[in-house]
Amino acid sequence: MGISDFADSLARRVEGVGASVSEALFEPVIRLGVTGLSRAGKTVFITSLVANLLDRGRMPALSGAAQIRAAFLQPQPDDTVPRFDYESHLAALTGSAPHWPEGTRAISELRLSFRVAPSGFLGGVRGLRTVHLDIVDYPGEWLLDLGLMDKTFAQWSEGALSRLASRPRGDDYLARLAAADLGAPFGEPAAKALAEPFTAHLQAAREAGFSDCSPGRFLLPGEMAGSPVLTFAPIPPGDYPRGSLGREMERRFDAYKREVVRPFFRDHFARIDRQVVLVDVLGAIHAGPAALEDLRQSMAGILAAFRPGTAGFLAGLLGARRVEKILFAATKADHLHHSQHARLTAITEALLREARDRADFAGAKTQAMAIAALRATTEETLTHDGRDLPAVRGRLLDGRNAALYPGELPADPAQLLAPARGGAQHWLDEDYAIMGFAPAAVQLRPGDGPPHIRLDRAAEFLIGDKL
Ligand SMILES: Nc1nc2c(ncn2[C@@H]2O[C@H](COP(=O)(O)OP(=O)(O)OP(=O)(O)O)[C@@H](O)[C@H]2O)c(=O)[nH]1
Ligand SMILES: [Mg+2]
Repeated sequence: MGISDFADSLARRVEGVGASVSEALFEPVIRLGVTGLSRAGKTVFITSLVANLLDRGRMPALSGAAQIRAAFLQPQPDDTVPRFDYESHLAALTGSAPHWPEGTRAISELRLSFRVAPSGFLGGVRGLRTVHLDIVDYPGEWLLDLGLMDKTFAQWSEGALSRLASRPRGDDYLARLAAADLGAPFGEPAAKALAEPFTAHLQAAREAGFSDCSPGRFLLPGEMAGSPVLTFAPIPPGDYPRGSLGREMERRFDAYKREVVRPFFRDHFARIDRQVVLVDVLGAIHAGPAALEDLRQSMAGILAAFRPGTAGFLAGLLGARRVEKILFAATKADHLHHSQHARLTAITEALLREARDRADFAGAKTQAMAIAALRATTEETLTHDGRDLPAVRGRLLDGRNAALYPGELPADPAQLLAPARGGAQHWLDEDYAIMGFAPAAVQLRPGDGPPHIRLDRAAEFLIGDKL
């Protein structure tokens, strides 16, 4: 543990004492982290979860639901973290012209509080308890940055440069790099001339379906856009003189680790009790074998954050604290007829298996599930060439109505994962389709939240024991 790790963990422990005494005596707080790569479905998940916890008519699998006497939103405890804009997102999803919410650029937080009646024999004697659920939405890309912490600039550069040639717009960057004089005295325009095409390449790779596009803040810079800490790029190894462009690139990489990555893990990640990792498995299958393999590797990278043994710096930050439960949820399962959901779950489990086998997540309970936070489709059987095809129907983004048969997922996940790992260019047997369905217009009955698939089971796993 380095000196600053030690100081961090000491500060945390001192801070933690005050919080845990008052919480244990009075009102327990569950901090639920919600993460996933860009477009995985975090915003929709949180919005629908909160709406369905406020109105619990569609949450039969949440065992504590009967004990909840009241649920309400409260001001969050962290004054400097943006509030999750629940009301706007809910209005987008369930208003008169339902549409998906905008992409999110940064971390946000929301506090939901419950008044809970004790169950069982003592129920009549004791009064109501209050339980707070603090939900934190943060980009999975930020977790991937953990992989940078134990790398030197030279090691990181080597890995990043080796991926460039085979990825979108990598050539642009390599051409700029070839033209740059890395030994020349540093100047900001020269740094920008490299950082910009490198960032453009990361963005293009992300759009093409690649998941491993770190440094994560290059894609989601927020208020750090244009700052020196985000203006660097990978370069070949060399002995660059003091004050040179090459040397400054290395200095900025170190500043990124120190000023960006470390504070996120210290201030946010280290305080999480329960975690849901949303994964757009169907989207990756649709995008092809390379995207699925890349998703598998990125998931392994993300999960490394939950195995503190792997990163010394994180162990120092966390102390004895651990995430207690981790749910891996394949999202958007409403693209599939329910007869295929078990196969989607099996593929999700297989994706995570390697990471899971390597360590037990330090005692955290884990589970994989296929869910739809907001169900946009209904089921239907199509007949094609005399064959019955289990399909779904929904409203497309352009307003038309369409039925989709997405292709049959294999019963054995290896039929997808093995060719993906082997570098296949296309799926052999099937094409897997998805469609851009819009949220369905729904009339909610009083007491009901928005329609979903297995969101109640997800909630039961994550917080059921605390209600
Ligand atoms: N059919 C269906 N589509 C969904 C569902 N959840 C998310 N989507 C789709 O996935 C897109 C991304 O969802 P978001 O919740 O905005 O994803 P996010 O992870 O917050 O994305 P960023 O904020 O950009 O990182 C949406 O615009 C929808 O098109 C779902 O339950 N069903
Ligand atoms: Mg979002």
